[in-house]
Amino acid sequence: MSVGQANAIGNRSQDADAYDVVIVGAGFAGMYMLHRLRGLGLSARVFEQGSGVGGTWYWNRYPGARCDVESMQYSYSFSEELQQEWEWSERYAPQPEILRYANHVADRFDLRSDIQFNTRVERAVFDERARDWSVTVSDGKTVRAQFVVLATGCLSNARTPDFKGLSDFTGEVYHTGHWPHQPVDFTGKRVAVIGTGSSGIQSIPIIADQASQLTVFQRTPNFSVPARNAPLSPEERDFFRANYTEIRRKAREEMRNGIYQELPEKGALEESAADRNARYGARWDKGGLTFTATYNNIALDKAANDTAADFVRAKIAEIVKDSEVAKLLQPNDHPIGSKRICVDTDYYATYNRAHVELVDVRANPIEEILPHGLKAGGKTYDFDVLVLATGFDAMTGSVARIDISGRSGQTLNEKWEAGPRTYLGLMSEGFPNLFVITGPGSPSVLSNMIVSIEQHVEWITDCLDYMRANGLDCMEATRAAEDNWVDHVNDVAHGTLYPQANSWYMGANVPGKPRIFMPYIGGVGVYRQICNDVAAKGYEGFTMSAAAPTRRVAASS
Ligand code: NA7
Repeated sequence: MSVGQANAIGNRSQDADAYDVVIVGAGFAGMYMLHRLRGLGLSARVFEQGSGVGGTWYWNRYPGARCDVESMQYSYSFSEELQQEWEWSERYAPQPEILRYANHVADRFDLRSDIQFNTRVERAVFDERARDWSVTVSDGKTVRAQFVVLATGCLSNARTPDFKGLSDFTGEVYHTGHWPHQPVDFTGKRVAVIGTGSSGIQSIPIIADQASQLTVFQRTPNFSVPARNAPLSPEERDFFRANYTEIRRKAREEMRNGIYQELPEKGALEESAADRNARYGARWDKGGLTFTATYNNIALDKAANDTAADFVRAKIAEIVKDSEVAKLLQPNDHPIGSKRICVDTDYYATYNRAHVELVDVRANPIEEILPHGLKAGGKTYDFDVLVLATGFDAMTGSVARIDISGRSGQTLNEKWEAGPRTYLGLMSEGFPNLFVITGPGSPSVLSNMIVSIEQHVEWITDCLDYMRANGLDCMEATRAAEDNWVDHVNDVAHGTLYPQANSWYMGANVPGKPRIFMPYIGGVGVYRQICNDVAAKGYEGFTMSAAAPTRRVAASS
């Protein structure tokens, strides 16, 4: 057997601890990747640090955790049987139900036998001679893989700020992104929540229901719209089930964010103030993320954006009885939607409850955590339980925790020191045969994640199939294609209002993290077309090769 044949895709045997593909993470991306690789007949091993599947939905178990994309759309579309049989109970599925769904998928497609749980991938080193990766996991074992797929998720690396004295706190401490598997009972307890992003906004009303006292420490207020969550009626479910083919197609091809919805035909300033308020009012009453799609220029034109932001600020003033508290809750430092808008149930009204207090830690920064509370702006606050809703090292955090070395020993962290660089969000030059799913440079967090996950997994699957058919075994993004793509991602972002916010999209929530707008904002439909065109042109912008002596096969293909 020649070197080339030995290296051909599909020749790895798991018995020898060698796989065609190692997948990092068993969330929605990792599970589907495994399923598709099996369909190609390739050997694959998934390493997952948690004890179960579900990724983000495995870790984020805080009270009130729900997806902000409606459940009939936040679900896989690859299996007609699956989408017809699964019975979502509510408009926005709660976390336990999404986790049950993830487990159902793992069982239904018999995925668990190829997933090793409780195992972190610590290191991946590319061997230029063997043209494959050696992957070291937390149990000390090293396996070889021709390809590595990072299905590590965008919001799975919970971030705890470096608060002075945190380890001295004598009460219970929880992070929303790393919540215990057993429910936490706040009944009769004095609770503090630090952080008012989506996780804080979802959990605060529920914690307030139980706690005897709730103090919320807010640094920056966020825009939030009502979810209007409700049980799904059989008619609503049936509508989706009967029309899934067209709904999914539209979500993939025609929507910017991968969510099937009514598209606005006009800009906000094309209507009178009265008509605009009526239209915003209708979207507010309907609830959900599509509030920012009331007009087609809210993300583009500051004056248009202001009309939407003013509407929400007025709603906050209407709901919150204490005008000082309402003022504190009104966001004024970023355009609406330039940080992910939150979707809540009774968030603002919670501040009308007598036992709930809002503390502005922008004006009065947290100085230190004390054994029985914290000190901010010279004042001491006492509590029994501290909930950190302080977010994630988003998009790159989980990748950065793995020590990845590519060609010439360069590490991915070195290469991404000034910000992530990828071609199409899928690969980074210098790191052959390493794919990222929903990575920086792709629509990822600006979209319905499952739509983007399916698109990436299917593109990678087709790509591996193509390589195998053509006797190729090694693939890498070119520097030129990557540079062009990074410039394009940047240009598109700067044509919008998004970079004006200090958001986690920009890495602004992590001290020292480079400020680069990470996701691709051109829209999932446009992006999909670009990826398809690249593939149709023989994977333009990537080099593909075969180990000698089968190089002739590649050259003649
Ligand atoms: P986010 O949206 O990053 O929110 C984190 C919150 O924690 C935010 O309000 C931060 O204020 C606050 N924070 C972080 N560090 C501190 C310190 N040191 N002091 C005070 N306050 C702090 O994370 P989430 O988990 O809520 O949501 C992430 C995504 O998950 C969300 O967008 C949805 O897509 C789902 P800041 O704004 O930095 O002033």
